[in-house]
Amino acid sequence: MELPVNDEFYMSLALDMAERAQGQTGINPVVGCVIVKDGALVGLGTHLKRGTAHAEVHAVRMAGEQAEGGTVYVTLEPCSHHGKTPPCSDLLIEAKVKRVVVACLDPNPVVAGSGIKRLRQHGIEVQVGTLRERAVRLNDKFAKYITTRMPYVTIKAASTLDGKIATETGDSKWISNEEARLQAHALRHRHQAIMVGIGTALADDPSLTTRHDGVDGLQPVRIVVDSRLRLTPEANLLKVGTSPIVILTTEQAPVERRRLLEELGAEILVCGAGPRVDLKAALEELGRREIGSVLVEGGGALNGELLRARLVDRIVLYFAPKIVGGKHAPHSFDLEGIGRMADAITLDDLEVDRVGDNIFVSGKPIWP
Ligand code: AOF
Ligand code: ZN
Repeated sequence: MELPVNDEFYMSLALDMAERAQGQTGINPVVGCVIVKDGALVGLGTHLKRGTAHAEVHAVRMAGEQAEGGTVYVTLEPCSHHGKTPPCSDLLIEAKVKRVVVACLDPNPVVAGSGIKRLRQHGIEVQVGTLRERAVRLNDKFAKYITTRMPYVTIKAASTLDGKIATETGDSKWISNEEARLQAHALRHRHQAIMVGIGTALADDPSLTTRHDGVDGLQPVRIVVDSRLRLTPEANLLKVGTSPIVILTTEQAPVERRRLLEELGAEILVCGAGPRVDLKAALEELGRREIGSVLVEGGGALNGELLRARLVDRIVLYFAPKIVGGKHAPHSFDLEGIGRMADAITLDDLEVDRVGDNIFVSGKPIWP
């Protein structure tokens, strides 16, 4: 099948480039840019890292004089402000491009349409909305953070068909298949932090590093929610991996324990007087530290508390075709039951897929 050459053709290339940079731009969006002149690609650019050149800058540099009279495809509205770099809309005006095709507006309140306005004021033809849905989805984490300063929270869980994340004796290796487990590492790659509860940290002794199939992975900050500092000094977390470790705790945690874990390299953040960690305050603090996205990998208690507090933006579930039963076997979400089905938390914007014999379900939680 030959792909027709049109605006979508070039925008999808720009989106592909942006997609591959997910996870490496920190609190900045991922952005791709393509410049076309007289039917030929003349410039390509991707924003690679916060503080470095925006996508348009790379593409305009590559195109050189060929940018004049050309068409620019950019996955996010060109910026209009002086941040860590000068405004891209000015750059495109100076380069004398003829037309700019934009996939979606920049949700950053300091841009939000002003980049496009600026281009139009200078006589550049601007078209907005080509492959918009894909572009918006691509920067959902950025949009959440830039508008609320709170990290985007994804809960990921792998369970049996009856919602169990281990058997009654605590055995959990393995529930999901290898392909699903690799996908989970790809999810880690795309978040700035991974969070687990102390129950999971003690039961599974995870290292919380990102491992891919033959290539290196980005290593997010590792966070443990541990209200009484029960994490053992022998934990794999403290021995394996290179990324920082943050332990969220309360004022009730023993001081000597705190000193011990700090000596082992962990940073301790006190969030509330206890007995439980104040998760909203914790996420606010992580936001202040410019952590714009958190992948929560359990277990049920932490997942339940986050859901109850309405702090979750996306839920990603892998179901293995297994049934294990057991009243006391742990499940993905510890929540108090409800009386009426109409009061259930539901998932919107559903994505369903098959991963070999596992079933992938992802959605945005909606509270009654
Ligand atoms: C673009 N193209 O490639 C990116 C944009 O601190 P700065 O200078 O990097 O600016 C960051 C803001 O710029 C970010 O919040 C978002 O609004 C926009 N990002 N804009 O035109 C790009 N990365
Ligand atoms: Zn810019």
